Amino acid sequence: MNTSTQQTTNTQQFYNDVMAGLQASPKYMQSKYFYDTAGDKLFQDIMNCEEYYPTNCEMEIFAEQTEGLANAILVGGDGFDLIELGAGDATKSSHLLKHLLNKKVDFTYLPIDISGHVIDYLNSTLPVTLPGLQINGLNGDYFDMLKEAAKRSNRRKVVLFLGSNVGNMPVSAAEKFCKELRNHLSPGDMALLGIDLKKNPKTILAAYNDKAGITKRFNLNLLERINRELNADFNLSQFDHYPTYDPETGSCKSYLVSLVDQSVIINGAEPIHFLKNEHIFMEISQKYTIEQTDDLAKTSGFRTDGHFYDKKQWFLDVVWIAV
Ligand code: AVJ
Repeated sequence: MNTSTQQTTNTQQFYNDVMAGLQASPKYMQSKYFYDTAGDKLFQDIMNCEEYYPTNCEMEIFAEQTEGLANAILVGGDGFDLIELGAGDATKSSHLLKHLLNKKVDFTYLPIDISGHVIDYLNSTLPVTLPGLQINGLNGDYFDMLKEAAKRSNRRKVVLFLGSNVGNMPVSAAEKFCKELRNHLSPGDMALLGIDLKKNPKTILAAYNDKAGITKRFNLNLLERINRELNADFNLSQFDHYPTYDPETGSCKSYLVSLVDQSVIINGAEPIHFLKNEHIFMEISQKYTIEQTDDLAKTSGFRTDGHFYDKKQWFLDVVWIAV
């Protein structure tokens, strides 16, 4: 597919998904659409804000327990493919890559990302910052690219899925995701997942309700993106951000609430009506107990081989072995 055809398909898909979500009751949006250029920047700002702890916690684990992590994935032996789902700028995994290179471990790094820009960036910068790194970035859908990786090499696979991205799914969908991940692997292959843990509810809520209002802007940016890319007329000042955390279920959820009775027209289609106080569900960031992550491993066909925590025990990186 050439770039402009791809763009048309993407815009059509974006439009279809937005319309399906806003014509549903209750209304919802898909959080994967947060990440346009402005959204990427806002997420960077979230990661740098005082209240948002997950990135710092996982960074601490990768920076200070590099050797432990490396040893955990090396028990399966030398000569493997290290695959990272949603690699982003690979800051955390770079600690691990550097350590493996210093130890002269034989491995290839295969970052997978839905953003072609991310893959181009990693393919060109990492071999410079990490001399000797064998890198083979794959641009596309996670599971399509996992298949592609399996086609290219039959070496042992270690899959990284960091940043609590698995939390962006409700528990049942996370289970389905981990089962599908397992189906793309062979016995003995490994997964290293970053998972945010249940903790003081106030700490969690604050991370999604920062005082500077960056998370609010991050959510409103999706309405702005719809205005921009789908020719819509959302009035951003007529929506407020409402984050919640339920300690019973561990579900942290974000909503946008319509402050007035209003209609929005998207690309000339039938107006979408919002009642005063009607909400749009925007995103889930699921939090787990340690036991729940062990259960998730078991039900999806893995056995837990290691737990790595930050000092506060707020975040957990698990090492799972496919059985
Ligand atoms: C990138 C999905 C891990 O859920 O914590 C941060 C996204 N949303 N603040 C998360 C997010 C609002 C983040 N993940």
